[in-house]
This record gives sequence, C-alpha cells and structure tokens, in this order.
Amino acid sequence: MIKSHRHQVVYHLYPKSFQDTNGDGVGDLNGIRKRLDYLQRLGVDMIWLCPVYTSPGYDHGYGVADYTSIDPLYGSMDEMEALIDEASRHDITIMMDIVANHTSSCHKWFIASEHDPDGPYGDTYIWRDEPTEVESFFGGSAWTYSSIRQQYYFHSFAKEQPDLNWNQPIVAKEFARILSFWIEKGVRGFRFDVIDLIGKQIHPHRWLNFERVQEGLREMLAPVDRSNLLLVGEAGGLSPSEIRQLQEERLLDVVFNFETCALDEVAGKSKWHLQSFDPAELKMTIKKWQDEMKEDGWNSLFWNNHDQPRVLSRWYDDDIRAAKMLALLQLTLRGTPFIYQGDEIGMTNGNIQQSDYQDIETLRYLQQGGAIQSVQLKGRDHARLPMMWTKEGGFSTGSAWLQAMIDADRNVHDQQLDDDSLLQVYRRLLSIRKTEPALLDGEMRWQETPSTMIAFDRIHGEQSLRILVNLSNHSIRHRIKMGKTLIGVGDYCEEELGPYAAVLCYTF
Ligand code: TEU
Ligand code: CA
Repeated sequence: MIKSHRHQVVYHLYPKSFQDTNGDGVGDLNGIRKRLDYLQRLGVDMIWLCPVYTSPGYDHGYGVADYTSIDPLYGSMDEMEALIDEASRHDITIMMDIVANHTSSCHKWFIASEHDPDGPYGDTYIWRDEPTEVESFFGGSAWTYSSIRQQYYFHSFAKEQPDLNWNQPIVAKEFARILSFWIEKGVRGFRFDVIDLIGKQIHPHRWLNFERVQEGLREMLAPVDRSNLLLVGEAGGLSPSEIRQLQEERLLDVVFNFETCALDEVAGKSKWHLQSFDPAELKMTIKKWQDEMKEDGWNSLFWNNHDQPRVLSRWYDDDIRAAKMLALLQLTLRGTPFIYQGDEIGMTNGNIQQSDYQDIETLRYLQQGGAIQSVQLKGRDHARLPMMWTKEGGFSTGSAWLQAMIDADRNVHDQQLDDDSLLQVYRRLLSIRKTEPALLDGEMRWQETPSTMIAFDRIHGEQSLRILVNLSNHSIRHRIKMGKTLIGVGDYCEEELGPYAAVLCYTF
C-alpha cells in the first residue's frame, strides 16, 4: 500500500512532560530518545514536538528567542540530531512546531525593532502611537507600551510574545530560512502555531484576512521543497472552504479546528463558560466536518492537545470504556490522526492544587476572579501532566515541574502487560490501519442511527469496512448489520451496542 504524507499517524508530544533523564523534573530530548521503542511498538509514524527552541518560557516555548537552537532545558543540538537520527531508525520522523505569528520579546528581531525603528527590522512587529480596544487571548489589552521605542506594540497573547508584522516580506523570508534549516536536519513535518493569525487586521477590531494568510504561507513556502513534508496548521478561525483552498494548493495538508473541543463551552462566550456535553452534538459536529472535507478535503482527527484538557474527564467521567470507544472512532474516521501523549493509556485531568497551577492563561484568569471549577476542567495545566510510565510515575527521579494527583493505575507498564488494556486497543487499531487501505482512503458513507450512535462505512474499491459506535453510556438497539469483526470494544451483540461499545467489522 502506498502511504501518502497525510496517511501518517502523528504522536503529539509535550517534551516538558514526557520523560526526564537528568532528574531536574523537566522532560528532555534524551527522554524522548529513550522512549522510541515504545513509540514504534505503538505504531505511530511521526512525532510532533511542542517547541523545544531557546525561550524564556513564559508560555512554555511558545515565545521563541531563537528558532534554530535548542533550549538547554531540553538538551543540545547534538541531542536533537541524535533524536532525529535514531527516530528514523525506528521508522519515525519528526515534526517541529513553528511559532510564526509571534516571537519572544527577547528575540533579536524584536530587540532590533524596538531600538532601531528605521533599521531593517524596524517594521517587523506591529507598532502604533495609540492602542486600540483589542483584547489579548490571555486577557487584558493586546497592546503594551515600550518606553524604548515610545510606541505600543501588539501581542495576541502575553506581552512577552509580540506579534510579527507579516506585511513585511522579510518575515516570510526569515521563516523560509528556518524551515530549510530544519529540513536539512532531517525534519519531515511542521505544525504552524495559530497560523490564521498571521493574516489579521487590527483596526478598529481584530479580524481575519484569509487572503493574507494564504499569501503569507505562499511567501514562506515558495523557497522550500515541500514534496516530502507534512504541513499542519493550527487555524481555528478558518472555514471549511478556506481550509480546502489551502489544501488544494498544498500550503497546508491538515488543519486543526476546535469545534469538537468547544462542545462543552457556551457558544460565543470564553472557554471558561461551561455547558454540559451532549454526545448527540458530538455526532453532528463529526458528521459536519467529515461531510465538509469529503473528496479533496482532508480532516485532522484529535481529541486532546497540550491546550485541551482530556475530553475523557470533561465529557466521560474518566470512564476507560469511553477511552476505548474514542480510540476506535478516531482511528477509523477519514483524516490524519493525532494521538496526544497519554491518550493511549487513558490519562485524566487529575487534581491540581490551586497553588500548583502554572499556566499563564490560567493564572491570569484566576487573578481576575475566575472560577476554580472551570479551571479544573479547562485549565491547560491539566493537559500537561507528566506521562505515567509506571504506577509510581516513572517520569523523573526528581520532583516533576508540575504536580498533581492522578489515577496511578493508568500507566504504560501495567497496560503493556494487560491484553485488554486501552494501550493494546491503540496498538491493534494502528496495526489494522496499516493493512486496511479503506481506513485511509476509503470514502465515508453514513448509516442512519439513533442520535447518540454513529455508524459509517469506509469504502475503497471492492473493500468495505463498517464502524458502529455508541457515544453514550446507555445501551442502544439498532438495525445495522455487522460482518466479521476486526476489533470491538465494550459489550455488543448483533442488534445492540452496550455503553460506549464500538465495533470495526467487514460489511459482508
Ligand atoms: O494556541 C493558540 C490558541 O488558540 C490558544 O490560545 C487557545 O485558544 C487556548 O490555548 C485555549 O486555552 C497556540 C498554542 O497551542 C498554545 O499553547 C500557545 O499558548 C498559543 O498558541 C500562543 O503561541
Ligand atoms: Ca530533564
């Protein structure tokens, strides 16, 4: 079977919380290298590393001070090269996270821009004499005064993360150079952080200019050989038709939108305004995106990421049966799957003491009198808890940078020994994907089902697979015929799916 770049399964890894090897309580590059056997055995093709570049760390690497260096917190460039090399011997490639909308305020471009308005970098950031009404995503004004330049600069996020001015061609040129640097090192994928924000207009309010996003990507990618790359964009603000346009031109292969993640948020309010989760809405959202991206379009398939605390805790009360169901659904839908570290063992949000929260967004929200109940479900620290390798943790011999109470029974070691574990479900599903082209390229055909059940066929030439999923914790009776089962989770029989049961079978 010929595998195209978008058929790969990506393992999304938060380096800070994956594996520490020197006892400082922070995960590192050598830790990732140590776990390559585990990742290969799991069956993933690529690992996406959240930023490991030099950074003052206000937003854990999402404010980059030097895009072609490694932060000593994580290791050295030699260790990065060793990781790329050894990963490739495990049939795994590396995807780097490119933060192109903003830099750290410590980046030399910003320092040059601040000190020398008439120099070559003078206009590479967004400067105004007067601030406007725009709010930053982390709360408070998006404008901060620089007493050096005696002007205000714009920052979509924290004041330590000034936004670049993508109307200056030099910005795209710099990023083309950065991408080439990493391609040269052997990197095979890029995930572009908030890439839709590079095309923003900010007067009088913030709005997104799609043409500018498109032009920015074109300028940046023109000098880059992208034939062997997987290009992923985080772009919550783009419509399905805009996403398809970018895909058609191969400016991006896969795009993240956040509609499923927002199912437990009140529409139009901030992420902290919660509403109860309804599995019927999950079904509708999945169908909507699959339908919008059919034929030439292509979806991203993910439940969690380093910004999105575990849906298992938010939607499904930590029930391990639901985790198995979500795994089967994610790995049978049409698109590129992203498994976020710990998904494969059913890691939960855990409990974090109020004084232990660290995320800049959460701290800001709590300072402004935010509700702790919202933080417990949606605070980003919950997505960043250290990986559970053993019952004792196994993440670090020292004291982990982020402390929490978490279900110790959900760990890699125990699940490796248990044939019925969630980890084995992931391994089996990933190995089935390697032998069943219908799961990769097959077209989607929906089956009529009750509101909290989803069922579809994946059809590829002569081959046809059927997927039946109960999204709820109630048994559901149905009339959809099942063929020989490839894998099933939960309790099911010919006409009934038990709570969170899911089946992948042949249609005849
Ligand atoms: O996230 C962008 C983004 O949309 C987030 O602000 C999101 O709305 C928020 O995390 C929800 O709580 C990206 C990165 O993934 C994130 O970690 C960074 O903080 C952010 O960009 C700034 O670089
Ligand atoms: Ca370390």
